Amino acid sequence: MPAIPDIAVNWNSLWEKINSGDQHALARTISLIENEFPGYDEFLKKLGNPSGARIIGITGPPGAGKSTIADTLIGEWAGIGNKVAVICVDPSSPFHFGALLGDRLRMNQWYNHPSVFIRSLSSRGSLGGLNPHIIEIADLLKAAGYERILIETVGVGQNEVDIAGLAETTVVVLVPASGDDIQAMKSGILETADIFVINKSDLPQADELARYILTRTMSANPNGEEPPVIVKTIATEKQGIPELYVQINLHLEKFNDSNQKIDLLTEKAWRLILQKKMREVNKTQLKEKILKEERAGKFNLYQFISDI
Ligand SMILES: Nc1nc2c(ncn2[C@@H]2O[C@H](COP(=O)(O)OP(=O)(O)O)[C@@H](O)[C@H]2O)c(=O)[nH]1
Ligand SMILES: [Mg+2]
Repeated sequence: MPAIPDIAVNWNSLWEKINSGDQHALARTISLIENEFPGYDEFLKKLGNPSGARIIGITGPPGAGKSTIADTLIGEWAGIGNKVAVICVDPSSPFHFGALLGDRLRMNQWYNHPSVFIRSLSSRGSLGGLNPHIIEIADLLKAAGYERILIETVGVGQNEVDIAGLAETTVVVLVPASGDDIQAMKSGILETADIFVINKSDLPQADELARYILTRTMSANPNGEEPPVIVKTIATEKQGIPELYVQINLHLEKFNDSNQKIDLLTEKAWRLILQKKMREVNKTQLKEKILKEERAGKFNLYQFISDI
């Protein structure tokens, strides 16, 4: 995370710059939000919420081809004049430059495009696998005029479910060789995926994986809602990408007139409240207090948490 000079921030002038398309000002504002710089919550209250902006989540195991797919989707959207933002959330690692370099390589052609904004965020310190401020950052991007916001996360456990609570459309990317991954996958992800992509369909067993996904999702949903949408792609050759693009748009349209919108807002409010409440709880301080009470021979877990 870049160091932020300890000076007063002129939020109004930052906002003016963002509005004039200044991506440095946007990046700086994201850092200020990540660091909870004084005034950031007042700033967020003043942001508009343009109705045309949509959030799409793309998740799946490392190496499945998420960034390659993101690269092609940017092309589809930028091609029709949309402003596109891509946020890559890296797994909780103090070193997230590796992923950043990989993403840069994959989405290289877009880094200097005036209507495309790409940024990697770390997922450190979050309750789930997302960046703790991803909700606010996505809303900032919306307010800044980005019409399609793609959030790439590494899905290897819980994260996919988290992204589904934020994105209007969740795309889960799997590869034929990831059979073990999908067997290990919690059924939550099967329910929350709006679209499955079987990428690297040039590899054998793509059809088997498709059948497997179908069987598992259908058995998890015996009352027979619509079967999941499954799209086969070879992202490196842009094969299947036009169909994926169509399916994403179809899903976004369906979303527009459904109750899901309220569910999503509820989910966001719940998470932000949780985060605010947890802010005062510091694990190091907890440990110190516990140690002190334990040494004094008067520690009681339930008394302790009710005092907190
Ligand atoms: N054979 C094949 N390789 C692919 C395909 N899509 C992506 N790759 C390669 O898989 C590797 C990982 O891709 P990347 O997009 O970085 O995956 P991510 O970790 O999910 O973002 C890269 O070397 C890509 O070139 C595909 O459809 N077929
Ligand atoms: Mg990637």
